[in-house]
Amino acid sequence: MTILKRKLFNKIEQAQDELREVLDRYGSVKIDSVTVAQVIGGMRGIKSLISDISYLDPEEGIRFRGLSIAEMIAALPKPPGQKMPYVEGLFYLLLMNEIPTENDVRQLIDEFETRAAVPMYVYEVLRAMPRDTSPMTMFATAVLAMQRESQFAEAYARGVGKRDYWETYLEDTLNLLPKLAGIGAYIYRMKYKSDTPLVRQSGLDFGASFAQQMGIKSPYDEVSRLYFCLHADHEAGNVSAHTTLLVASALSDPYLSLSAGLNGLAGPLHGRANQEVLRWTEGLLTSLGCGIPSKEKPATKCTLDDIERACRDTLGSGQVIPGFGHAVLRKTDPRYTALLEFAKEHFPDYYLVIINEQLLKVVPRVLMETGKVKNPWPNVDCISGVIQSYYGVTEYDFYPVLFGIGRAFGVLANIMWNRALGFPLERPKSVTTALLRSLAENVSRTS
Ligand code: CMX
Repeated sequence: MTILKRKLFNKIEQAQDELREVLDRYGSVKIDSVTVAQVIGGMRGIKSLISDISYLDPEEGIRFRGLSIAEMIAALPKPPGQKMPYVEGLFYLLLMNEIPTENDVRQLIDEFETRAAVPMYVYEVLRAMPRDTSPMTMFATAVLAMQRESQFAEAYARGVGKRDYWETYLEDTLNLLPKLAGIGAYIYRMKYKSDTPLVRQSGLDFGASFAQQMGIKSPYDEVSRLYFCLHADHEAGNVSAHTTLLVASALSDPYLSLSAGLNGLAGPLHGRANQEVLRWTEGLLTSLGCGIPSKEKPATKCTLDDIERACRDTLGSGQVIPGFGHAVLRKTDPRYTALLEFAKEHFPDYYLVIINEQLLKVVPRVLMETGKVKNPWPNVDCISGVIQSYYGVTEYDFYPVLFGIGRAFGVLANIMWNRALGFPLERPKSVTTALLRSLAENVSRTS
């Protein structure tokens, strides 16, 4: 890690200079004025966070350190004969802002290997929880339980100076990430596979190691690489990233911060939407009398009219249609497109792929007709569970854990950089409704 750390230190010094220069030169320049609707409406569109890890363009979708999904997949090193990049390679890109060589990735895989063993007490904590606890609660708890390992917390207690925070944030990050595959797979096999956890084999990259510990054969290693890379980051304002960044701004260590972010990810409007999509789709098939196909019983096709009626019922009962819409994107999520392409290449006839395509013909139109939905197009969660389901991971409530494993790579790289750049405690100002009204009245009168 010494080479990586030295390189990172040089990059940090350059980035600090750049940020200082922007602040000195433009500190008093106004970018946007905030409207009352933005204050009331969940702060949509207010430019008030910086992240160089990734950027989400409303029309184009995510760019990781400037690379679109297709460019990222093409540029990063891959295991021999495979099409999906190493997750470690994506992490290197996010952290270092440069495309890693094969050798850089190999070193990171080796480094992860030395840090992948999950402490025994984490398993004991998980086993002590009632078995019907949600997997995401277990996952966030396991991360939180490891907080006692934090090198940052220890260094802070020793009186480490501000300039050096990033170093122990990096150490905590490098200790945390490799364990997430083992923890996620352990939760899965403990809960759903008759408590038969599998011992981690050495010498595997993150995606392959996760597949091995889940007990699922190839191409699930490729699925895992693609899945974790695509979910790693979606700029800084979404609930999981922002929560992680916010909590870390109080100098809570990476364990505390990531665990908090995972709790945000667990919400049905965010990372749990992947689980909701499958629950809702199967509910829809059952309610329409189409049933869930099995080997013995082939799918009965639902008509588009049936599906449309079911969508209207969902909206009519005050629920959202999961897997559609986005707070920033205004087009189909390119992460959805990448996953759909994978599904169509590997299992185009799977009933959930077919129903997914049927939904695409109906849902956007129905959502548009409400007159209020800003983006009626599918997001990543619309399809991600379909792929998991095909490879046998049919327990929907596990899907947010998969999202969480991927998301950890982006947010942990991000909080390391936030400490390196000395970003302060986040503390936006709230106002009372009465004050907001009077401020708005004053502005309206004077203009
Ligand atoms: N189904 C029904 N109504 C929807 C909708 C959907 N898929 N998407 C948006 N709306 C509604 C909103 O609930 C809101 O209604 P109210 O004015 O009555 O409150 C209105 O349309 C306007 O919303 P918006 O500005 O278009 O979208 P928001 O930024 O408020 O919300 C999101 C974005 C993702 C929460 C919303 O589209 C949604 O609930 N989608 C379904 C859940 C989902 O798939 N979440 C995953 C998103 C990706 C991720 O983070 O993982």
